[in-house]
Amino acid sequence: MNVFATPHLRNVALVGHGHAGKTSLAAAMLYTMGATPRLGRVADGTTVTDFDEVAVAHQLSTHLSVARGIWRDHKINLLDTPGATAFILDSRPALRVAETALLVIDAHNGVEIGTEQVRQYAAEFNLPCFVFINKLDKEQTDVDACLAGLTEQCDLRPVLLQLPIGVEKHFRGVVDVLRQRALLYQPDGSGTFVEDNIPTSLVATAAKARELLIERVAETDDHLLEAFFANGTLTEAEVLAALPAAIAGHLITPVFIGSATLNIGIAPLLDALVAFAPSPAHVGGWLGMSPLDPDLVSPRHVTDDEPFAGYVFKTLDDQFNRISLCKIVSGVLRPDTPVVNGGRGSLEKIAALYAPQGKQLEKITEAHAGDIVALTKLKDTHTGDTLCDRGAPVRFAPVTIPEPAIAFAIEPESRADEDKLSSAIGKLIEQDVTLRYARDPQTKEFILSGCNQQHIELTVERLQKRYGVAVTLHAPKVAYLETFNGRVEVHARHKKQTGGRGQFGDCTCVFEALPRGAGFRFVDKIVGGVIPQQFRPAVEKGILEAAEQGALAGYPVVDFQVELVDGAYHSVDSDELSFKLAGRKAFRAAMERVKLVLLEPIMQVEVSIPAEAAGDVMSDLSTRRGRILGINAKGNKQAIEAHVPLGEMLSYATALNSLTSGRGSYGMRFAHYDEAPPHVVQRVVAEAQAAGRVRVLEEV
Ligand SMILES: Nc1nc2c(ncn2[C@@H]2O[C@H](COP(=O)(O)OP(=O)(O)OP(=O)(O)O)[C@@H](O)[C@H]2O)c(=O)[nH]1
Ligand SMILES: [Mg+2]
Repeated sequence: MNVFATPHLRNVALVGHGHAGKTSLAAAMLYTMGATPRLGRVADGTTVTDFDEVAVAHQLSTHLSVARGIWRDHKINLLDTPGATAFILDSRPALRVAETALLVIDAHNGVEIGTEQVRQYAAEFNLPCFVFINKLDKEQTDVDACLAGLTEQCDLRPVLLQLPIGVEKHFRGVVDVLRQRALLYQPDGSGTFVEDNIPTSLVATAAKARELLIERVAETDDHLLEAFFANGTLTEAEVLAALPAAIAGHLITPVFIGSATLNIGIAPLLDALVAFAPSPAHVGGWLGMSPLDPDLVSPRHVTDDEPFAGYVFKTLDDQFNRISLCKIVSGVLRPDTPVVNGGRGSLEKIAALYAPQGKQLEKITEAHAGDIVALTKLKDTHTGDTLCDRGAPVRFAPVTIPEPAIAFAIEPESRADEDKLSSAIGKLIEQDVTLRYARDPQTKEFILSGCNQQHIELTVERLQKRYGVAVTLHAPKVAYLETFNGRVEVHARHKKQTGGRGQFGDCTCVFEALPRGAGFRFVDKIVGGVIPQQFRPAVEKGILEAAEQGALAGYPVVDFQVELVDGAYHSVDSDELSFKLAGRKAFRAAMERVKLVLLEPIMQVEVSIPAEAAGDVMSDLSTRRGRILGINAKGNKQAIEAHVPLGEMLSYATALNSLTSGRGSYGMRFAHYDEAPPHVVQRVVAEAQAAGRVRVLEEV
């Protein structure tokens, strides 16, 4: 039980905009598979995947969570992910380890900003998508608008495999388009249905949908297209046989419909995942790096025949145990498998392995390539690490997470809280890799950075609820960055003579601005040995350390290149420290001679509002220095898309509420950094000066 071979596994990440019904759908799927005795409900806090105390209190998922059930002799691992802007980044690791993205869409709202975002992530990890259009029981649903959104905004090729029977409160089942049968459900949430003829009113629509499905399948393959032209159609068997490859090849995105809370349309979705979704073996392999030489890459194939390697994609903490969720990329894992951490080199002991069911762990004897397991009590293994057989070490690149967009100062409420703060935050960061924590040595403030205000507020709530640490939040700080324009060559020398051995480091560097988002580049252009090889990285280190604190307002300096072109050394006095200090000096000298620039984070914002509020909302956005990108009608609402500086969006929730009498909603995500206008620069510089802030953040 619970041990399945690779072809009998399906790893499915439920992703989508906040509130679309992912957790409810996971609950309905688990109940339908018989994995829970009752249908879990978000409103009652009884779902398997929203177990966290903060998630239950706010009725939204705050981190990814894994549960599984068995369906037609296959084990389906469901990765439920958060959709709220504050937590949506946690869908990235889920998509990294899944082979299928199940996009969940609210039939009333259609494709939303979060849908587009997770769709992009799925594309980044090259995952095929299934779509579940949820909440068909709600008022004013529009399946066609959802399909148009999937095509236009998500660049998918959606094809309906089902049609709804009845609308709004009369929604009672689905048409199986291929088989041309109606599945009529009991309205009691039991998931019980009977098969019947298609209701007369839907016969023509259903026949057309079938034709379209067949046509779209035929277009995916030359042989099928020939058969289609020869016979005017394809057989049901031909379509069924062709769908897995068409889906895996991203040529078709199958669309299912239903209602998670009414438990309608779930069994056919599970059937389709077993029949059409790729097994982990289909992916082939993951690129693994040699732990000793990152340039040496070789694939690890998803098969039991290779040595064990697994990727730890999430760490959870249930107060007693640290739980590491691990995707087995290759090999078989058993409790006695001798394991090493591929990146850190530390030996780990697998005392036991478990199949995760939300927060419950069930012991299993072994797990095969492609499966997802929970491990406890790992000593030195963190999110993003690789575990592997000691005889065949390997390391997989961790999932990238963008830098936090917002920073708050947090103040412990008492001395006792201060004592517990660091260790509690350490545990939170272990579980949520999008958080950052640092101490500003100048102001002595504890700085907690994250995706947005809600992210920080709920983190603080968890700090209190789970770890008993009370803190007060202070005004949010926007994570500005600094850069400069132009190019400058500087010479810097660090020299100290204090009797005995001195210090000597000398370098000439060319500093040059790079395009936005390019980061930092160091180019070693030393010819001959004017600076010996072993000291050159020290120059880079010194520059990077100095760049942590820009000369304008103390924010980190980014997007520039340094060419190390010349230098000098002393055979006795030169050491690493001397060259590091020379590098620092060079950086400071360069900053005195270039034009400094402040960069502010710009957010991609989507505001959804009733049409009559559009004028007010748009003029408000332009006073916030927003650039409107587009306006689209979405059902009875207008969706405004805009780029707005984060610094102008800090109190937006309140403003939008009053502009729309509470009927507007918005989502935003980081888009890019842009040059801040002079009045913002003035304000930020004045604030930095007033705070006496030298913004070197020591990691604590
Ligand atoms: N009417 C109706 N409501 C639903 C349906 N599915 C979910 N809901 C409700 O929609 C709300 C959000 O559902 P969740 O399952 O928490 O949505 P989610 O996508 O997991 O949300 P996040 O985790 O915040 O991204 C809850 O109040 C659910 O009861 C449905 O099919 N019909
Ligand atoms: Mg959820």
